[in-house]
Amino acid sequence: MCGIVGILGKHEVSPIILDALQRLEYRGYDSAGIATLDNGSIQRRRALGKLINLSDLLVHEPLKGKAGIGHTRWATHGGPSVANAHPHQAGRVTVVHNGIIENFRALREELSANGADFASQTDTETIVHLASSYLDQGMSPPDAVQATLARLDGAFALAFLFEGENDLLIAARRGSPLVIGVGNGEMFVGSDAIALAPLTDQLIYLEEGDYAVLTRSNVRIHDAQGKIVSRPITRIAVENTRVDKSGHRHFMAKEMAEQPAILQAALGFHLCPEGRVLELPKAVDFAGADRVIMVACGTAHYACHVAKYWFEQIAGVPVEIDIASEFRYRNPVLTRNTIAIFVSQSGETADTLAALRHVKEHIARTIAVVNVRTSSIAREADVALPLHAGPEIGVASTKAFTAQLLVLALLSI
Ligand code: HGA
Repeated sequence: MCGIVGILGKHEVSPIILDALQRLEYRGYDSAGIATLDNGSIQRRRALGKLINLSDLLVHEPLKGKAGIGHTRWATHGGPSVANAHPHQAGRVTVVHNGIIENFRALREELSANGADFASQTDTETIVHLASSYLDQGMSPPDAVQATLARLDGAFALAFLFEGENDLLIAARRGSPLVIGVGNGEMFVGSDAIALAPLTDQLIYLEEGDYAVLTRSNVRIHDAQGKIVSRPITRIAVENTRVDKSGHRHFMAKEMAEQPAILQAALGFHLCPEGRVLELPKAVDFAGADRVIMVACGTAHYACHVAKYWFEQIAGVPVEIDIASEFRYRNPVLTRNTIAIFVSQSGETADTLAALRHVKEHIARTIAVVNVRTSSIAREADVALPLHAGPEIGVASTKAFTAQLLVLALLSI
């Protein structure tokens, strides 16, 4: 994961971006960077290691400007280094990226053959060179972004700034999470609602393939075909975005201590008020199901292995478990009598989401067991069962894992 943020603001943005990056640091911490636009020109600061190093650098070399983008990195292509840290820049274009551009090698060869000079080993840098080449052909920034996105295979959440454009930020997503925050004369983009929590509670969730052209006063969203579309504004509850250590030494300790309260809250949500009857959404109907498939990655995959015992012993339903990254490549046999359960803390796990999309046409019902209710997996499954665990910042899952077990136990009962 990486964390991205972008702001078209009214005030100096670099401290605000730094603050938002702090809330995203759980998504990556091998390097970090910020670029701002000041009087039409872009300046960057990037530092290796944790965010504190970028913060120190900014004390000595501050950044001016009321528009900017920031990034906290978990390297996938090109090791951790200042040169590989985001934002990346070419010509008039600067970008931050979360995801992987799978065809970057072919794009890099093509762009290099046309004279592009690469300064990093990242897949991301191909994006800025592509967009810059389209600007050089006379396209406007939104057209250049649309043309660029059409050339990319893989996953991305992106925020673009353009030199000479003080009131323009373009954001795009395919396969990685991205949310737009609507402010009062300000616009924000971030990897999650937590990043934007103190800035605005009005959020727009982009759909798969969307890109958004933002000014301080306007949001224009296009779908993957370039058609202008409307996406609803969601008001987010503050308690779902509060992130602090509450006196604990680190988030993992805090999240372990939260487990009893979380399990109680989840039971309260899923049981009827008298506490004796399960109140699952009506759409969860196992009648006629001849088997259950559970698909997940990492810790959530372990939760499925525990839940398999419960489904087989309590519900008498045969269960198959798949690691999401393998699932769609083995051509699983799917029938209308199969129910598939997708388990993910974030609800954005790329392989789990891809597996969900793969099965949707073929099976009876898809159920998401997720912590983030606004996530892609929650939105795309037929039924979403929330964990009620609150934000999990610790990289090793604790409370989300026990909450997954609780919800799966309730479902098997
Ligand atoms: N591929 C980019 C972005 C990294 C990322 O999103 N990690 O999860 C890079 O390596 O910089």
